[in-house]
This record gives sequence, structure tokens and C-alpha cells, in this order.
Amino acid sequence: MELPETKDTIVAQATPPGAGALAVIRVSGPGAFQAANSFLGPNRLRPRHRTASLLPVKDGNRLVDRAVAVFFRGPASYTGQDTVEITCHGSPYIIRTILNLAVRAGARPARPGEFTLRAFLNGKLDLAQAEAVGELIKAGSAGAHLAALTQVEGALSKKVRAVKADLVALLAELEARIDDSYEEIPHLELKGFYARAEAARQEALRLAEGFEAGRGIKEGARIVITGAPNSGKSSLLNALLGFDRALVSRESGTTRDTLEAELELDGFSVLFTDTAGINARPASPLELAGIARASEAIGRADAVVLVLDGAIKETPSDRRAEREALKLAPGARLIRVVNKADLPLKPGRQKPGSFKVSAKTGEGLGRLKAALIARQKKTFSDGAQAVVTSSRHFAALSAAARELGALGPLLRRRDFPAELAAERLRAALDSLAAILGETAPEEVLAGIFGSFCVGK
Ligand SMILES: Nc1nc2c(ncn2[C@@H]2O[C@H](COP(=O)(O)OP(=O)(O)OP(=O)(O)O)[C@@H](O)[C@H]2O)c(=O)[nH]1
Ligand SMILES: [Mg+2]
Repeated sequence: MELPETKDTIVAQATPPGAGALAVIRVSGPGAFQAANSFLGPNRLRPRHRTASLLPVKDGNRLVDRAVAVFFRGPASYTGQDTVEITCHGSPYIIRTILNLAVRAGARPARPGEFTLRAFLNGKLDLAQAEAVGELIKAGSAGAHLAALTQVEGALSKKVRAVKADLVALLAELEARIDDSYEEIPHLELKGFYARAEAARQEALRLAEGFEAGRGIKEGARIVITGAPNSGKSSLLNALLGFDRALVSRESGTTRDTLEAELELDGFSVLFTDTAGINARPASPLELAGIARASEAIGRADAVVLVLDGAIKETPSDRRAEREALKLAPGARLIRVVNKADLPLKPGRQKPGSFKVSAKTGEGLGRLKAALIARQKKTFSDGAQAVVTSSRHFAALSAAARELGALGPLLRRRDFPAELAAERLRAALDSLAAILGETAPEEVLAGIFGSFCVGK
């Protein structure tokens, strides 16, 4: 994949397609002013920078619309190049006409994310910030919004830069020693060197560890509700959502297909999946097929809610459901829920750490909801204003931590292979630089910006 040319002038509609009260069209590049002036009369060679002007849009002598145009002279613009933002009436006809007029005047239609790509290439944003612009547009919950916004504002970049700066200093010390190979390295200094590398490794690890919760914040945590048939899984889903999404009945085996529903809890998005009950003795092929789908869903869960009916004694199906949850989702959090707390609970049903609820009366649901988003909440409150939500950043931070981890044994070696240690440091630095886009290859950039919308 090749990156598009940045010397061209590009044009695109920045607002969503279709009719609307207003639409915004952006033109950016060396010929942006000239292109916009060709149809925004009266033709002014030196438009006022960053000032809104109401101008007629003309196709030859024909009036198309009256639009508000703002001229941004580069580098003081979003892309860093001359840019004109035209706010016209949001008629698809007017929009199409203006786009055509701009193209006739030498602009070409922009590719997805091309304005932000230019902002990155012109040093207005680093890559982590530019990626977060895409996330900011997609953010569907308060949590996702905050994570994206802090990243656009540069919180993650700042942390990555700080680790990088430490590593650069360490590398400089090593390189000085490599150049001056006759000099003995005092023991104590080596210890300090190791401590600093270890601190950098810990910081990279800490940032990487936030990814689990960060992904949940960005995409919504996938929470699968499982348990024995008739334990009240569908009732619990409905109670959590506050409306009757799933069918509920006294008969066992009501839910067959998996059923998904999204809910925002305290600003964090949660994707619930209700599933067929796990029966220790499935009675029909249909029930078996339902259990197979349930198992698949459990395998993809970030957290599993295991529901048991507190009003009856433990059954083989309860035990099987728990076994399946532990086996199929070993990395996921297991949240045990004892349901039907409005009825007399059988002795021994409530184990320590389980949540006592009633889907019928709503008892205990508040505590359960808080527990479902506890991790995401903690990620923010840990002061980790920089939350890693991108798998690319996670991979890079993990790789950097790995390289720094390999440094310890080298430093302890008697012959102290400074050259090898420097190599590890350089590899760690490369990984961190890739997050900021300092070393990102073209394919990576094309992939990132290709997923943006046109006009951004
Ligand atoms: N008293 C009481 N009854 C409940 C509660 N939750 C569910 N029930 C009843 O338990 C029965 C089964 O509820 P469902 O929600 O269909 O249970 P399920 O686990 O989804 O069942 P399957 O889909 O068949 O596996 C229904 O008759 C519900 O009304 C509760 O908290 N209290
Ligand atoms: Mg059900």
C-alpha cells in the first residue's frame, strides 16, 4: 500500500452524507485557497486568516448557495497546509456541486482519513494522537470518549516519550562505554543503570496492562450470562437492561439462541449475551445446539456471569455450567450470582464472593452492576489517564518491556556485553517510537488512516 501524495490539494465533505441543515466541505493543500476562490466570490487573493466570511458560491455566473467560509493559512490549520472549510446548506445537490467545483479547480477527492494523515505527516499530531482522533469520532460511551480524548490531548504520547527519553539517556551511557572500551565500568554504576532500565520496563508494562480494561472501555466489555437452565439468566438480563429483551418462562430450556444487548453502565459500555442454559443432561439436539452456541459465546467473554437458582439445591447442571465457564474462558473474570433471593435460599447456596440478587424484585442489582464495570473504573481512577485501547500500542509496549527484560541477565554477566545490551535498548526504543509514528512503516500508516471516514 502506498501513502497518497501530500502536494495535491484534496477536497471532501466532512459531515455525514445525506441531507441536513448544514454541511461542511474541507479543501486542503497548496492550491486550497486558489481552488476555493475560484467559486467563492468575490475573488480575493489574500483571504482573511481564520475569519468566517459569508460568501456567494458561484458556478460561473450562477448562484449555487451562500456559504460561510473560513480560510486557515498553513501551518496554522488542522492539516498544517492551507485549508478552507466551507459551511453550506446541507443539500446533496449543493454539496455535490461544490465538490465538483473544487475538483474542476484542481483539487482531488480525499481518501479516508487523509486530512488527519496530513496533520500527522506535517507534525501537527503524533501517530498515537492521530489514531485517537478516529476513536474520538467512534466513541459511543462516556468511558470510550474520555479514553480517546485524553489520547488526542497527548497523555499517552507524553508517557511514551518519557520512557523513551530515559532509554535514550541509558543508551548514550552505554555507547560512550562501547567507544571507550578500555575503561572499567564501576560496579555501582551498573546497578543504577539496571534500576533505571527496570523502572522503564515497569512503566511500559504498566501501560500495557491497562489494555485489557482499555479495550473493554473502547469496545464495551463482553459479558456472557450462563448457568443451569431455568436459573433466571434471561430474567437477570431483562432486569439489568430495565426492559423485557428476552423471553422468560417457567419452562426449562426457553432460551436457545444467544441474544445480545448493549447497556451503558455509569459511562461504560457493556455488551451482554444471554445464552441457553447449560444442561448436564441435554434432552434434544436443539438443546445441544443451543449449548454449543453458549459455549462459543463464553469463549469470547471478557467476564462470565454464572447464575444459579438460590431457591433450589445444587444440581449437576450448576456444576457443569461452572466447569464450562472455567474451562472455556480461563482468562475471563467469573462473577457468581445467586438469583431468586426473594425466595428462601437453600443453605449453602451463597458462597463467599458471590452476588445475591433477585431478578424479580431488583434486589442486589446495583452492587452487581458496579462490579461489572469495576475494572474499567479502576483503570481511570488509578491516575492512568493514559489508557491503552489499541492492540498496536499494546503489542509495542509489550515488545519494549520484553527487550528491557532481557537486559537484566546481560548486565549481570561478568564480561558485560555492552554491545548486546545496547541492541536491546535500541529495539525497545524502536517499539516505543512506532507508537508515536516516528518509525512506523507506510503499510501501518495506510492501514490506520484507511479505517477513518472520508473528510476526517
Ligand atoms: N421468584 C423469582 N423467580 C425468578 C427470578 N428470576 C427468574 N425467575 C423465574 O424463573 C423462571 C426461569 O426464568 P428465566 O429467566 O427464563 O430463566 P433462564 O435461566 O433464562 O432459563 P432458560 O433460558 O430456560 O435456561 C421463570 O419462571 C422466572 O419468572 C427471581 O429473581 N425470583
Ligand atoms: Mg433464558
